[in-house]
Amino acid sequence: MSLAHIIDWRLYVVTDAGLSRGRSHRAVIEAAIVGGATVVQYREKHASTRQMIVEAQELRDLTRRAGVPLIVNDRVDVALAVDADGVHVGQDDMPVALARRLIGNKLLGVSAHSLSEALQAVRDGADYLGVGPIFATTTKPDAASPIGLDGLRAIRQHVSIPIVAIGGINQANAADVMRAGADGIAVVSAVVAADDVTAAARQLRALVSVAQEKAL
Ligand code: TZP
Ligand code: MG
Repeated sequence: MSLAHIIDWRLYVVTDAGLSRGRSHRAVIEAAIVGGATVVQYREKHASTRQMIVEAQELRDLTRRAGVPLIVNDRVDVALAVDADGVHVGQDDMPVALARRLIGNKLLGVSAHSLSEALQAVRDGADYLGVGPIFATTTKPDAASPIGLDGLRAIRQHVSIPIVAIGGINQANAADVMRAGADGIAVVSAVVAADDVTAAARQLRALVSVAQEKAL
């Protein structure tokens, strides 16, 4: 069993500067952690490397104080520079086996939107999967077509590493996603774009926790 199996994946909150309504990543993530975020991913598509290091370090400081794992999207170098807990790569990012060589035993997450991608990621050494998009979303313009709850179930049946489901997940469908076999929900807009980030996180955390307890 890897470290990934002892992590609480229930509410995985992903940053997005464009959706944060002028609030800093630090402010949004502090509020999300108060509401019960269990994992944080620093995802930044537009900043310079220098700015990314500054922001990731701020998140590193506060996630460490809170005891919440920090994962950096796409960028192995930034993850190593701030001693994040892990890296998350997509199908067009650094190959999984190569990322593994560079990060040692840090957590390695891989995006998969089909069973074949999921199985390949497991073979290549992923610790957990980000599966999606489950539902339609405007947050990631280049996202593949939604795989739905059936797509998630199909992957769950064949994969034993932790799965966080992503894409269009909110208060209305979070429980369904958990019942389809996810270990957690990964959300961007439902938390970072909320009026009250803490309240949104708290509500999602309660929904996923209840759904998970019922499933056990
Ligand atoms: N990968 C697949 S869908 C997605 C990412 C990063 C965006 C999810 O954003 P939201 O706002 O939770 O739908
Ligand atoms: Mg990526």
